[in-house]
Amino acid sequence: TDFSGSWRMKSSENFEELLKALGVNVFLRKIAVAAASRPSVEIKQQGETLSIQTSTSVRTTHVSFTVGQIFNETTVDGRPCTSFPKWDTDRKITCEQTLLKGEGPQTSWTRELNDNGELVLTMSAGDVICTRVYERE
Ligand code: RET
Ligand code: NA
Repeated sequence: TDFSGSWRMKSSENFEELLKALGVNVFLRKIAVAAASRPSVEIKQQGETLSIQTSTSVRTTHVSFTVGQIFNETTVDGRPCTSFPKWDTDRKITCEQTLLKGEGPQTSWTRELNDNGELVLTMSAGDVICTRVYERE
């Protein structure tokens, strides 16, 4: 599986509900939702090591990790966490997150290359699941 490439989002479900579940207030939520409607995602993969840059007008994140190894990132609402990415299938990575400080719903993400060559990202907080589908640029 090679996730490498430049990806353009074609659909997004439940992103605002996800932020709500994380306790982001309505004012910041509206700003985040507007910005996150036009993300640009760049992935570089070498073997089991991925580097993912997700850019929006108000927030850009960059993570680099090796599947099977714990790394540091932030939750989608910006709280520092440790993350443990694992292969779920040979085309899907599932990553459980643990907050460094404080309380909050259990969060995780998955990234999968589907049969249509699309990248499917899910982000969860408690029982709320946001699904975002990307196609190659
Ligand atoms: C926070 C809360 C504080 C104010 C703003 C936010 C913006 C978040 C954004 C997230 C985008 C995420 C994407 C994820 C994966 O595809 C941190 C929620 C403005 C814009 C694109
Ligand atoms: Na996204």
